[in-house]
Amino acid sequence: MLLLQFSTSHYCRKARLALGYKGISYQVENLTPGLHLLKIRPLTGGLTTVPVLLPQIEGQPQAIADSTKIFKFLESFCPHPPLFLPDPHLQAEAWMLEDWLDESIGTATRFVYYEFRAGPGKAIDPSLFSQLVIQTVRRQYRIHKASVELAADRLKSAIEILGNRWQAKPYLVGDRLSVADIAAAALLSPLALIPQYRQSYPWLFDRLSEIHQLCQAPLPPGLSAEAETSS
Ligand SMILES: N[C@@H](CCC(=O)N[C@@H](CS)C(=O)NCC(=O)O)C(=O)O
Repeated sequence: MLLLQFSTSHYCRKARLALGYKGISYQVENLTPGLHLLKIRPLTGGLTTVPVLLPQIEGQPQAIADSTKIFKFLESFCPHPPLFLPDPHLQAEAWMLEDWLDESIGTATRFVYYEFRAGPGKAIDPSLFSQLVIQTVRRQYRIHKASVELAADRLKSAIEILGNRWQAKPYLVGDRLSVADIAAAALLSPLALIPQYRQSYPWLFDRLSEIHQLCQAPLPPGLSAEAETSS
């Protein structure tokens, strides 16, 4: 299988965690933001976002776009170990959390993270190229003071909600890893580089590390010694 990705995208991390959990071997192709459109639009019928998974297996779809669809494909292609919970009510709850994390919290993380990288976090990679990418992302997603404040508030409540579950039990829903745990671990991972979050929520980053280990995936920047730097 081939995963088309941006190496630093937290949504692509989400797909990699699921592939790792399933123990599926795959390769990645790192695309350049902007130029990625030329490659993925023809494969996805117009979607412009990564991750996109190419199974490269006869009888399987050519391309699966969107991390949630990738979860569904992987579960049907390789049911063990299961990512879906056996109780349909609990699985519905896991999907509800996964959708909230995808649509609201992953975006809030992006806003707070790029605000940090353009300010106190500039030193992580002060190169002109990195700063240009950061400014382009900020323009594309309209990241500015007011939108960052809203995102930070949203993250605060989200971390409280997740903490109520993760601090009481190892998993967000049910008694084993689900789509909700993987989505949260990936989509909050960029916060590991922001000292304020590391200091305020040490338990959160312990949990993120444990989930990465369950998924046999390298830890995100900030939690590992490696020098990967953005989201
Ligand atoms: N809901 C999508 C979101 C993916 C997403 O936002 N990807 C960003 C990178 S983090 C992207 O590809 N942006 C490029 C674009 O919008 O053209 C998913 O879960 O796959």
